[in-house]
Amino acid sequence: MRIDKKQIDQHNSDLQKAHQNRFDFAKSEIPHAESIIQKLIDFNVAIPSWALGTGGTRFARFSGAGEPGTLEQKMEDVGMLHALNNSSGAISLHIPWDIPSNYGAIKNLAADLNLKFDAMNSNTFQDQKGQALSYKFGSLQNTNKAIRQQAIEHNIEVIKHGIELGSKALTVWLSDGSCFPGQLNFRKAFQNTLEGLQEIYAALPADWKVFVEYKAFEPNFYSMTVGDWGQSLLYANKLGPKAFTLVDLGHHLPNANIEQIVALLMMEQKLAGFHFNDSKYGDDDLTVGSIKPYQLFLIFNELVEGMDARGMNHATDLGWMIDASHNVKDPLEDLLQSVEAIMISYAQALLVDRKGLNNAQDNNDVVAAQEILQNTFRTDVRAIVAEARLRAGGALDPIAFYRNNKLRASLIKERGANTIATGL
Ligand SMILES: [Mn+2]
Repeated sequence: MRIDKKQIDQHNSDLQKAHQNRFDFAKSEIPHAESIIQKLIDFNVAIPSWALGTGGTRFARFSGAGEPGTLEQKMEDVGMLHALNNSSGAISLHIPWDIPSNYGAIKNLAADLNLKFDAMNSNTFQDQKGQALSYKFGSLQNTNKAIRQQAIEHNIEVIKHGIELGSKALTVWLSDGSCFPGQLNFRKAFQNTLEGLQEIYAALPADWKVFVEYKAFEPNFYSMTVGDWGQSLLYANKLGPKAFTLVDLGHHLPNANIEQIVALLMMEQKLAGFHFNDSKYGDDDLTVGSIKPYQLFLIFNELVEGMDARGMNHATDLGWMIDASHNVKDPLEDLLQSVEAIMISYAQALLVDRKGLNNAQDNNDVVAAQEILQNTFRTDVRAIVAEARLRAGGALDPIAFYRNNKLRASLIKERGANTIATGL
């Protein structure tokens, strides 16, 4: 389903007057608003193909309706988000859930929807139908060489699909680990995993990257073989210059200082990018910014500071992606909220008085440092973010547009009420 540009224009003209008042006030408070707007227009966050359907917990999954049942429909959903917010211009595919039957047709559809292919994701955390060997006791760490080989070959197949589509990165998240003391020899598990990653690394084209994603616990609860940023960084350093550490916000132990992790990974030039989500307890995969918006701002504050210190391009030098699950919301509304939260935090980070903060830090003026960060966090930048969307051809209020134009009802009409997104 496509959105008629005329409908967006109508929506924007209905909201224009109220928006202009808010934008004029924001501009009076934020002197360099124009430079922030251009950065916001350039900034895009990739949408994972598995976030377009209703997720579930280990207890139940309550299906939504009108979910995308094919890769083409998933792309159309992301295309719709991008048409509304102009900030979701990439999709991240998961193999084997999204194996294209016709690369050319899929690439044409992507071009038509103005979408790029973000990092490709492999899957060795579950057994597929007809798979020869089981990953019950791990994939790349497995004590059985034939199982390790099967996992290596799967990752190389994922790279091949990505090459066909024009992707430039492979994300490897391993569920490998152990549930009980004594189950695993930690050193051997690490070395097996490293050897497997080395073979996968060798299959990367010259202009590709591999992102090594870590996670503290789940599905294994005693040890994870890529359990934290230290372990991921060990692998990335041993692999070489095309390997980086991927930070998923929900993959830390409670209260971890993620902004410090980010700052140090950037210092080492080993930060791959992000899987954005939010959490109260663990890998909750909740809407970005819904629980800890101040933490999200502090992370972006470090990102902007670190990227500027290295002269990096904010929009393209790191991988930006959402990795969330939606159990009680319409997935598309949830994703619009997530992207909005990211844009707000990014805009606020661009607004930080960097010179003032550096002075406060140099002079150990703790109060001034806190004042600078919290004054910025409490500045309302929503009209700036909306103005960026407006200028790029998006909707002033994407969720209102989605609801007023009954887009979910149209999707249900088109796809039916009982569709289930593949892979979920
Ligand atoms: Mn993730």
